[in-house]
Amino acid sequence: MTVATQAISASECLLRMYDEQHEIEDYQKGVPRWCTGCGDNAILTAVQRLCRDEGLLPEKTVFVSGIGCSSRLPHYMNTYGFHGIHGRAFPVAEGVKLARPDLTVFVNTGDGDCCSIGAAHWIHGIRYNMDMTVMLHDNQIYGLTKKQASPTSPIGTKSNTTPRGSYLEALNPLTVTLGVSNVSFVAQVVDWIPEVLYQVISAAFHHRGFSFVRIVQRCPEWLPKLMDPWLQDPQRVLLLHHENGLEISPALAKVYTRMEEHDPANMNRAREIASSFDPIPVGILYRNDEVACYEDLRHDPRLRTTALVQRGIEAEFDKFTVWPDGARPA
Ligand SMILES: Cc1ncc(C[n+]2csc(CCOP(=O)(O)OP(=O)(O)O)c2C)c(N)n1
Ligand code: SF4
Ligand SMILES: [Mg+2]
Repeated sequence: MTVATQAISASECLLRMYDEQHEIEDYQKGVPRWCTGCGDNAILTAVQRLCRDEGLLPEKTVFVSGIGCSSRLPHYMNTYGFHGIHGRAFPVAEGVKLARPDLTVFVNTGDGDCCSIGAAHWIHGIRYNMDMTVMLHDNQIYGLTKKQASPTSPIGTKSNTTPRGSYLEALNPLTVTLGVSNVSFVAQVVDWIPEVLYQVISAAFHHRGFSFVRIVQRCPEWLPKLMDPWLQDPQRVLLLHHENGLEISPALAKVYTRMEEHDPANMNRAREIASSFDPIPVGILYRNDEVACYEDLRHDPRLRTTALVQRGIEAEFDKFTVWPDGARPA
């Protein structure tokens, strides 16, 4: 048996290598309009690093968002992107993934976008468990519309809609996500520890399914001091580590000495840990690699034979066919 090999010139080989090798600049686009010190900048940097390290093809990568400061992220990625409608990032991302399972899909959503107007889509997104990396930029306020209380605002938050302080206990996005059937990946991270931010987003990316990462993101414009107590005292951060979770570097362990070994397969402990905000748990709370993805269930090869696809396309064309009198098929 002879094996056919295709000779290519040295220059063509170099060009191909150049095409396949991406630098961080290849993923950057425009100048972010976020305020100085906004945690969204740290998230963008982590995401661009991840794309570079994973060698993601820009033409095969899509960032989907709703509306909000956080939802501007797709504008700064030199990939495909969809800056959608407020609260509707999930259905758009699900449509993309269902039609094109070969694409890598990221979702960037805010606490208002996801937990308020988009809450129904969020719940069903978890249940459908489609393969996408979801980043909840949780600054605990509506940022873009200039300081209204959101569902995750701590009780007593003074805002333009709650001038005397908000009345309700905050909704906890981690315990909510952990409570939905088919949940497969839940993690929490803070914007001011870049090493962990990167590691957690990377773990979420590598998990196949709906990987939900709540990122505690600072909004220095509207809640400038909110996270200061946690920022200034490393003892108020609880690092979760495990062989199936985060690896803690010696440098990190020197600063953040409060740690817990947590097996992400342990749902009961994950729920307990998720209930705390002080100390704030950081790391992977839960992961289950066995939950089926909706796109796999729908793309059963028995339902997508060439003959069936061809019949479907012909039926679509037939809708627009102008038939001579009496020739229209029954
Ligand atoms: C249907 C609809 N309702 C309301 C708005 C106004 N609106 C735009 S962004 C936003 C809240 C954004 O808050 P969040 O999702 O937390 O994002 P952030 O700006 O904090 O990143 C609201 C209420 C809108 N654009 N569309
Ligand atoms: S208002 Fe807040 S969330 Fe929006 S860009 Fe400024 S700091 Fe960031
Ligand atoms: Mg917000």
